[in-house]
Amino acid sequence: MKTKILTALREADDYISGQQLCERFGVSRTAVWKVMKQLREAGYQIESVQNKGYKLLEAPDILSENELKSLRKTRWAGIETVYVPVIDSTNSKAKQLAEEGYPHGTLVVADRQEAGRGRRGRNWDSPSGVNIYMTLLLKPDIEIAHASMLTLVTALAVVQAVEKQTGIEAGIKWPNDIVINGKKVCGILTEMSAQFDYINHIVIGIGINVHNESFPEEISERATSLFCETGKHYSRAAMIEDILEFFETYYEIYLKTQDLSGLTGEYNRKLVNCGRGVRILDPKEPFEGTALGINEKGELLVETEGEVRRVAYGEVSVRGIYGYV
Ligand code: BT5
Repeated sequence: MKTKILTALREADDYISGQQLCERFGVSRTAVWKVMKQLREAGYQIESVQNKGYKLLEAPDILSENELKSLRKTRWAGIETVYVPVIDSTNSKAKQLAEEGYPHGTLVVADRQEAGRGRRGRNWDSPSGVNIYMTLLLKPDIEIAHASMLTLVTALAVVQAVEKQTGIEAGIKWPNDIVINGKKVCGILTEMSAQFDYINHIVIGIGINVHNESFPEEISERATSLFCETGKHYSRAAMIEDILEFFETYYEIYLKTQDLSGLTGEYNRKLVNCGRGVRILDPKEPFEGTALGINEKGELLVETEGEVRRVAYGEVSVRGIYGYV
């Protein structure tokens, strides 16, 4: 009921009367009044005017199932939304839910992670109350070889959502970082469970630094948050909703060809590596060159000594954006 009433308040252009809410949801005036009280206690500013009704003036930056669901406009992304205040890792939770039979499009959101993960066992700093930790569960009918491209599809969705919310320019550092002014504001971790020729599920984890003002020493030079860059506060729930909406759009383009043919132009426009020097940390054969952009497989094209080499996702690290290390 809380979600329904919150959604109705959000959708109303003006005041919505208690009577209307009672009739629409088949509940008593007291029930409506109780929900308003609970919402106010949770931090929502709701005005009530006699003979007019209720109006939502301001929503707090809280993450809850009610808040997330009341903003939902997507068709399938976030079809099930699971919010957990504290969790080891939203990717781990999403994998567990996948095993339990949760559907394609399930979203897991946490306020804090105790063991947030980056790629290859690296750590993702995940303090409470300030950031976004979300994972989208997919059960797609695609070939295994095409799955890693979903990280790039997601990066595009996050960049667009960040730009829409903040109004400032963000870029992608291939393959999985979102950067603003040369610093990392978001990382994406895609993990897959598969048989030889069949994908059980894919989980796409997204961590975005929204409001944190400081970082652990080891990442303070390279990390930033939306607040650090703009001095403004944002609704994390609204940002999550925008990411889901953009993801749906890009995912459908991706599905048509099961590759990035329809997205390379847009991705390359957002790619901060483009035209810049990169160092490819291939364990067998590190090399340096100039990044030209990605191809339809999501490989980074790097010009070096007169030839163009293709760097596959997962094989290497790319340096050059945060300075050569
Ligand atoms: C990533 O790995 O960038 C993927 C991060 C994915 C995090 C999300 S949060 C929701 C979901 N659940 C999870 O458990 N994970 C996902 P990688 O490219 O390996 O970068 C990791 C490196 O980024 C670390 O070694 C640090 O140097 C740096 N780092 C750690 N925490 C950071 C933060 N909050 N902001 C910026 N940089 C950070």
